[in-house]
Order: sequence, then structure tokens, then C-alpha cells
Amino acid sequence: PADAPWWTRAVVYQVYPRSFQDSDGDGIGDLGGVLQRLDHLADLGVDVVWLSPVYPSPQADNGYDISDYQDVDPLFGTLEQLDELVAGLHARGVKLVMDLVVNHTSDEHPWFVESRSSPDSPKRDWYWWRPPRAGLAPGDPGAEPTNWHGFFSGSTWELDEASGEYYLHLFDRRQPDLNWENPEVRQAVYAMMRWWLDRGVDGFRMDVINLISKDVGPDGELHDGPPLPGLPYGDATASVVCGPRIHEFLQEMHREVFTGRREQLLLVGETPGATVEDALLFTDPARGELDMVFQFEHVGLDFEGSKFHPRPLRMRDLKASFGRWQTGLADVGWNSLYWDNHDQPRAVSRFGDDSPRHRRDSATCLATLLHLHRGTPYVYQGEEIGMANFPFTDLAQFRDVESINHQVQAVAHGADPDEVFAALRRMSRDNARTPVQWDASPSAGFTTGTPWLEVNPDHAEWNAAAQRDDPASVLAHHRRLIALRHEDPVVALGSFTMLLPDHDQVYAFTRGLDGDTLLVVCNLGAEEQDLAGLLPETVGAEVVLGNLPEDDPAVLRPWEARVLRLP
Ligand code: ISL
Repeated sequence: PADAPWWTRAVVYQVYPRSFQDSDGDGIGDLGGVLQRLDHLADLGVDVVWLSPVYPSPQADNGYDISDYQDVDPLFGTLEQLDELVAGLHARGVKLVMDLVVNHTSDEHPWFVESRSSPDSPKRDWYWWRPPRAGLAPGDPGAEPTNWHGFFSGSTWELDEASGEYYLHLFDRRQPDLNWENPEVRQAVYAMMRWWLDRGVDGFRMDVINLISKDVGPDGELHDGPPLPGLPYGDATASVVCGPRIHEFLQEMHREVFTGRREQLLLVGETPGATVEDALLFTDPARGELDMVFQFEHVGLDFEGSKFHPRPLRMRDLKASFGRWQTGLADVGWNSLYWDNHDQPRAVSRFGDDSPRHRRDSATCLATLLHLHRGTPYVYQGEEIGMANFPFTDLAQFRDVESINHQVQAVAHGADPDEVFAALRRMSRDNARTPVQWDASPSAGFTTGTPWLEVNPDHAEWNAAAQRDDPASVLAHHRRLIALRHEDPVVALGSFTMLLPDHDQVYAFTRGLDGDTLLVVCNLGAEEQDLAGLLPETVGAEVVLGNLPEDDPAVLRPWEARVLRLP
């Protein structure tokens, strides 16, 4: 345990700068704003900040469309402010991890502008250009080179009128995919990464990094995917998720960029669609790829097929999923632990109960459950104060390209607009992107101007200022959970055993290390539970941490969480 990597004891905090803190009144958060709030992060006790993209960008996908990898967008500030941020965090013992978005660039990146300029461009092959399907003319219905459906609805192919060829974009049409088959592309990316490390940053959160290798044949062939129900498209998964050269590319990146400095860094890959088996390969330290991954299984259990077809979550599925990941990475590899990020609805609304009666208790219960697993916990801005989904009443309130495109496509294909709206309300990424609620003032202390996305009206009650000095607050509870991981080796490194796998409301497990055992028990529901009956060993055990004032040890109250030390 003494020689376990530092990040086994660490907690990461994600800053989505657009919504964190505005310092210049334009209604959009910026680096000046992050600099004003460093003490909030230090007070929480986190070890690392992951900063979502601040690079120059046309903002088609809120900065995940980058037009210059080595600068800061004036919207967010300056490179000097980024240096100040690194210094300010380091002074507080906190590391800074940058978002690395290299599956695609913006269509305004000079590489793509050059690539698009002519089929003979030396950078043509830096992206995925293909002629129309054999026998069809550019723009004909069905002429796209493959039938793939994009993450943000519609085809993954955009026609370039000038050349009559299509380019690939797994996300928005303004996010063309880089061709990682081309060694020049890879070297350009590695050089950029080294430049950031030389500047003092402490690692990367690698956006959709498991999509960079596409299943391409020797003559450049790409293959149609199986048809998707109700849509004139096919599923691209088999061709783009964890493709044939993914591990080769990551090992090469590791050799070229991280050699000699890996120990101090944090390398986390966002890997949608990755299985436990994939994750083992990505995170086995002997293979030299990544430290940990974000996997998506547990955030894919409350919908059918696509995220906009929600269905109720079954507790058994959640336990089976978490349990499989805990077991699968028990000896080799490491996992990230998260409920929330800028792409997911708010956890307290989705997995908890955001009604006034249960909001505080369910937020702290979910946090306890997550932080007591084995893995590195991630706290997404606002999660630490129990921020909830936004009460959307009108389509015009949405800003996210994913939500807007989905609405248009679903309705065009015959879906009921009210049902589509209800799904957006529940699953839209904008739920997580409303401004952080710092205080009870009109724009929640986020901006003096008009916020780019509406502030949740509940901020009058739910805000950081109201919680800062309240030991019973969601914020104070996060502080305690983070401190516990720092102090207690069982929390960081203990083995995991799931208890009561079939119970539909109580989530319980043990963590054990060197004869020391913690039992964690969480009531994920509004009914009281007979704890003494379910887990007799809990009676009389020492309470290490709980989310409610101590009372009858035999009873688990609604949304109560307890961490107990077994004798
Ligand atoms: O948001 C999602 C859930 O529907 C995912 O499909 C998401 O698009 C996917 O996890 C990739 O996310 C990352 O890359 C995207 C960007 O829009 C996301 O914000 C980012 O986290 C493209 O860069």
C-alpha cells in the first residue's frame, strides 16, 4: 500500500469553466472566475482539478471543438491566467489536469482548413475523406460512405461541395475526426501534449480516447453498421469503439510523451462503450497506457438503447454493474468513480430524490456510496452542494447541440414532441451545465451579467454560501468523505465485497485491508429498513462516518448511509 500510486488516495474535482464563475460580466464563466474560487476547492480538500476545455474554439460543442490546442480562448481568458491557475493550484497542493480532445478538432482548426482546401493537400489524409458510395453522386440520398449514426444525431458524414467528398465526424459536423492512422497526426498531437506538460500541467483527461482507432481495411474501406431501430442509420460501434490499433496508439503516446514523468501525472481516458476487459488492458500499469478510465456502464442502466429513451433503474442492475467492475479490476488496473459530469444529468435528480424532503439526505447518501468504492472519485462542480436538474419548461431553454439535434431528428422521424421534451428534461446535458450556485443573489453569484444558460431557481436555498459553515450540509459531507480517503488506507486500497446483491433498496458492501474491515450500508429509498435483520454484524459496530445524526443502530432511515468499522 505504501508504494501505491498517489491517485489511489486522491479525489478529482471537475471544473466546467463556462458554468463555474464569470469574472467579466459576459455571462460566461472564465479563468478569472476559477482563480477567484480556488479557496472553495482547497476547502473541499480535493487533490486534482480537471479543467474542461478552455482552448480557442468556435464553441459548437462548448469548447470540445478546438481550433488551436496551444492557447486559451479570449472568451475564457489568457494563457498567462492558465499559468496563474497552475501556480495557484500548486500552491494549494492541488494538481491540474487538462482536457485533451484529439479524436477530432474544430472545422476551424488550421489543420482541417488546410485538409479541406484540396484533395491534393499534404494534410488531406489528416482527416477521414471519402468519395460518395459507389454508383451515387455527392449529395444523393444514401451516398454517405457508411450508414453510421453520429453521437449528436444524423449521419457521421458531411459533404464538402467543393471536392465532392465527405469527411467523417462522429460528433457534430463542426468536429471532424482526425485520422490517427497517419503518423504525422500522432506526432503533432504528442508534440502538443509535451508542450503542455512542459508548461507545468499534471496530466490529461482524454476525451473519447477509445474512439481514435477506426476499423479500416487495407484499402481504406470502412464498414456499414447494423441498422438502428426507427432510424435510417446504422450503429458505428463495431467500427469505432476500441478499434484494432487503440492499444498500440496509447502505448506509443505513452512512450513519446510520458516516459520518465508518469509517476507524478494523472492519465485518465474517457472510454464510452469500454468493457471491464477493455479497461483491464487500458489500465494495467505493465502495459503503459492509462492510469484509469471513465466507463459508462452504470450511467447506461436507466435507458433503453439511446439515452433519450429512459426507463426506471433497477437497483439489482446497478449493483451487478458496480460489482463486476470492482471485481474485474481488483488485482490489476484501476477505475474512476463518478455519478456526474458535464454530460450527465444531476445525480441527486437521477439516482437520488430531489424532493425537498429527501434531497440533502439522498445527495449525501449517493456521495457516500460512490466515495467508499475502490477507485478514484470524481466530483463534478455543484455536486458537492447537491445541485439538481433544471426545471425546463420550454425547448428554447436548451443550449446543448446534442439536445437540440436530437429533438429535431426525433420529431422528424415521427416521435411525439411531448415525449421528446420529457426525455430531454430528464437526460439533457444542460441539466449539469447550469451555473454553479454560489449564493442566494439573483444570478447565484455566478455573474453580474446574463448567464449563458439559466441559473436554477432553487439557488435561493441551494447554494455554497448557505452550506459552507453548516456541518450538516452536503458540502461538509463531501469534505468528510474526501478527508476519509486521505486518512484511511482501507478506503483507498481495501478489497471490495458486495453484500445483499438482490435487495432492491439497500446497497451494502465491505472493504478490507490487512485485517481491517469497513462495512458500508446505504438506504437508496424512502422506506426505513431493518438493518439489524438484514446485516446483524452492523449492530454495535463503530460508526466511522454517517450522513444522519446517530440514532437507533438497528434501523436504517430513508437515504441513510453509514460507514462502520467491524470489530
Ligand atoms: O454525452 C454523452 C452521453 O449522451 C456521450 O455520448 C458523450 O457525447 C460522449 O461521452 C463523449 O463525450 C465527450 O466528447 C464529446 C463532448 O461533447 C462531451 O462533452 C465530452 O465529454 C465530443 O468531444
